[in-house]
Parts: sequence; C-alpha cells; structure tokens
Amino acid sequence: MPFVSSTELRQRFSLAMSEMYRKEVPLYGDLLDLVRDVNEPLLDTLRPLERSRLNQERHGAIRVGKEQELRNLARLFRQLGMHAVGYYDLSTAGLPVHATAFRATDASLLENPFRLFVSLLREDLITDENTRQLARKTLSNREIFSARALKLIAHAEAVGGVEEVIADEFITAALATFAFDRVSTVSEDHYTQLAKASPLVADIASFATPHINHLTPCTLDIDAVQRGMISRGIPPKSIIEGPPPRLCPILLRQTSFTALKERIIFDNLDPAASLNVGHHKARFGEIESRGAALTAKGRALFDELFEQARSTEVDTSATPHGDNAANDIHQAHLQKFFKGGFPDDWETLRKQGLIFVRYEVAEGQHSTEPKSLDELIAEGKVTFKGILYEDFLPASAAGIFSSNLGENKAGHSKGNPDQAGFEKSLGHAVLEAEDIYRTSEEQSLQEVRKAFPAVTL
Ligand code: OOG
Ligand code: NI
Repeated sequence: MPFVSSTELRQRFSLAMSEMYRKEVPLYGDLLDLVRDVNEPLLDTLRPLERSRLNQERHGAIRVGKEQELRNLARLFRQLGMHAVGYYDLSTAGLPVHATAFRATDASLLENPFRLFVSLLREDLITDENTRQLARKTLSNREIFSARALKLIAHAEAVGGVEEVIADEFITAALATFAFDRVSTVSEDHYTQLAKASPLVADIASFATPHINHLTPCTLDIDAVQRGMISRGIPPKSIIEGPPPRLCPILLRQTSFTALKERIIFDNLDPAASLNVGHHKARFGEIESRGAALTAKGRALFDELFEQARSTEVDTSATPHGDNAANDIHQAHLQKFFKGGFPDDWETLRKQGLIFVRYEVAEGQHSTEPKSLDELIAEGKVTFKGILYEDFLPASAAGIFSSNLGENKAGHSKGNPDQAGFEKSLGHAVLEAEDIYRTSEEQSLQEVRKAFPAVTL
C-alpha cells in the first residue's frame, strides 16, 4: 500500500493546524492577511521554490508537562520527518521549562520547513512543595493523545510509514492533541495556586492537552509587519526580538501580538455546584523573518554584541508603543553595536567564516585548472548563498514567553541548564543544529569539487 512521504504528511499537518488555529483565534487570520499583503510585492526577489516555501512557512509552540508526553510527541513528529534539534534553557529567564525544536533536517526543508518549539515543565524549578505536588498530580492523570492517535502512530512505526488511505485520519487524530479545550481540568482554586507559582505552570497543568499556543508565518519585511499591526488594530508586543534590520539578514527576528484573554470554565469537584468561569492568557500570533545561520564564530560575535547592547539599554517598557516608539528606540540602540560590529555584506560574512554557506556551480561551468574557491567566486563560476537559519533564539523565546504570559518570576528558582535531564526525558540526545548546517555546507562543496577537481579551499 502506498505511503505518503513524511514531507507531504508534514505539509498536510501544518496546513490543517493553521486552519484549525485560524478558526480558534480569528486574529491569527488577520495576521496572515497582513503578512500576505506585506510579502506580495517582494515575492519576485525569490526563486520559485523559495516562494512556495515562504507561503507554507510557519512554526508553532506547545508546552508539555511530563516525559511520556514529550516522547509520544517525538514519535508523532518522526512520522512527519521532524527531529529534536537543539536544547533551549529557559531557566536563565526565570521560566520553569526547557525545550527543543522539532524540525526537518534535510533537503525537504525547502519544500516544507514547519517546526514546533516544544517546552517541557521542570518540576524541580517550582519552589513551593505543595504547588509542585499539585502540578504533578494533575499531570499524572492525563494522556494527551487519544487511544486512536496512539494506535495510528504505533501502526505507522510497525509498517514504516503512514499509508495514503489512513493519512487523513492520522492527521485528524493527531491534531486533536493541539486543540484548545476551554474546560479546564482543575478547579479555580487550584488554577490560582498554579498560576501563583507561574502562569506558565498553570497553562501547562490546567488543561487536558497541550494546546498550540501560537503559530508564526514568515515575512520578508518584519519591520513593515510591526507597523502594519498597529495600523490594522492588531496589538503588537513592544519590540521586535533578535538582530536589528540589516542588508544581509542573519538568524531570526520575531514579533507577535500579545496573548488574548480568553474565557475558560473551571472544573468543579462538587457536581451540584455551578461551574465558574475564569480567564486564561496563553494564545497569541507571531511573525518571523529569517536570515543566514551563523557559525560558532559568528554566533559568538553576535552574542557578544547583543549582550553589550542589552546591558546598556535603557528601559523603554514605560514608553507607549502604540506608535512603535519603544521598538524604534530598541532597534536604533541595537544598530549602534551591530553597524560596524557585524559585517553586513555577504562576501565578508563568508570570507570571515561568520555564516554557513551553500555553494552552487554556475550553469555549465567546470574546469580542471587549479583555482581557489575565492577565485572561482570572483569569476562568477561558483555562486553562494547563506544557509537559512532554521532554529530559534533562546533570548527571543524568553522575550516571547514573558510578553505573553506576564510572567512573574517570584515562585520559582533560576535553575541551571539540564540538557542531560532533558535528553533523558526525551529518550535520546538532541541533534546539534551546527552539525546540520556544516554538513549542508560540506555537501555543497562536494558539488564544487566535482566540477572543479583542482579547487583549493
Ligand atoms: C514558546 C516561545 C518560543 C519562539 O518563537 O521563540 C517560540 C512558547 O511561548 O511556548 O515559539
Ligand atoms: Ni514562536
């Protein structure tokens, strides 16, 4: 029986998720319209495959409570060709979670780059013993996948893929785990207690499933989207996270509209009592724009400049940002460090080894003459492009979390990274993003060597 390829399945899954979220959070639909309008006039700058990728590009995020949930998610994502890449320690930002990104790692990224940022609760960072017990107890009873979804995943593992005849059912069954159920599994008192430790703990432990908390389309001009949100009445967070605007974009820039305050219904242990209605803030919409992946050297330079900027920044949180003033001040401040500090032309970025690069042999070119790679590039025989960054930034993620949760940092300790603990929960090691980019650069160099066997690097 024919299988659906993992890429095709990922494509269908991410589209179904986007449709579901658009229904659940209509403001996300408005955001998609805005992003489409901003991208439209810029599309001719892209190659056809890049254009179709851009239209499908989005990431999402969920937060889970226990090991078995993370493992079953990993099993589902494997069927979609997505693997855990990288370790993100959010404890440095006072958040009681650590995370990974599930994403494709091969050439299928060009067809569909859908990724999910998945955070796992760290009970050890909930300082109050009673609250920790409460979180553990509410989580211990839940199973985030339906019996049918688990059966379909196990079946796919047994036969080596998802057959076309069951693909639709597979997607529908899996998607249910990511839907938002307005009926909380805890009482109002317990919700309040969990939220006191951290709104993030309440979000994780008060519901039956780990609802998708945002989806993020990709734009070619995030500064225009930030301004556009204001003019279309979509309330933006105060600043764009990540590097400042540049001629040669690097890493990832992100902004979002702040989380909606949504009505929920609390569980009531006493069946005779009337249900109480409350509010929960978790779901939002985000926008990203991506640039080149940085080598370890490039990343060290980025982190150094970013830290210099951060440590000298004046607090603009009181600046009204309806007119984007806080963001303008923040971007101008970053520019002071990055202009001159971080080269902004592709050739210098490449020559200094700051970015990962994919080389391409120009149409019909080959020769056995001994030439250096730089010469071949100067003669136009080989071209290159920065490899797109496919991952996340811990500082930006922390900023996104905090602006949406109104995180209070009182109820849990700062903690340390615990990658080994995370990998134990996941059941295996996470992949290193840098290795994936390096392999991709090396593969492109193999093609250069085939056409120019005497090339020196
Ligand atoms: C995840 C926040 C991280 C990003 O884009 O950096 C993230 C969350 O709020 O659960 O999605
Ligand atoms: Ni995000």
